[in-house]
Amino acid sequence: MSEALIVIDVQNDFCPGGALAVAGGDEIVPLVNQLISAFENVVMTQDWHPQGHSSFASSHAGKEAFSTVEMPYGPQTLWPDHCVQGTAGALFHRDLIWTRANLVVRKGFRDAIDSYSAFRENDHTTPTGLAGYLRERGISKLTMAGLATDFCVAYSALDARAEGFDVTVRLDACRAIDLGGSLDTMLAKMREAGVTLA
Ligand code: VGL
Ligand code: ZN
Repeated sequence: MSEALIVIDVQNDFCPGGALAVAGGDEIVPLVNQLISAFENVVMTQDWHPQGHSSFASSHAGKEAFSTVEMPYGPQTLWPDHCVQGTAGALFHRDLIWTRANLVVRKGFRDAIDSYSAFRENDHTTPTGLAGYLRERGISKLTMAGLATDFCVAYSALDARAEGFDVTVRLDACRAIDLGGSLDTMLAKMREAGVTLA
């Protein structure tokens, strides 16, 4: 059985000092680097939004960051502007060994749809192509690490299970946003879906 490590969104804007900083986001880099060195197949995701993206609170008059709006595809949390294409905040953390990635999946690049998951955008329909890439390469077992546990990591893990992959999330190599209990909610959903939490 062939395996891959999926490194989710280890980008400056999700680290302390960034636009959507996750507490301790930078602390995971040494451990993520150890994992990267131990895996032959490494895929990374990069949150990659156009300016004025529909997931930004600044694109919705009168709305504050971390509130929720109804999109055609369902409820969407609004975020501070982050990971804008081509900005320093969208770059991988400088200490991350990103050169070992075989593939970088950019997501959230469509104005009208956010994408937490590495597999499917937030309409739960539009595929990123990652499942096909992994299957074509005969990879069936995935290990995930990165930011944030309760958003992009969890959505990626759940979609990967739905696509039939064997999934382990290395919680020690993740950090959470934890918005209104989202961490406990998403940990329960991952357990229920058969994700191994390590
Ligand atoms: C993420 C919120 C918005 C994440 C990305 O990487 O978890 N969270 N965009
Ligand atoms: Zn984003």
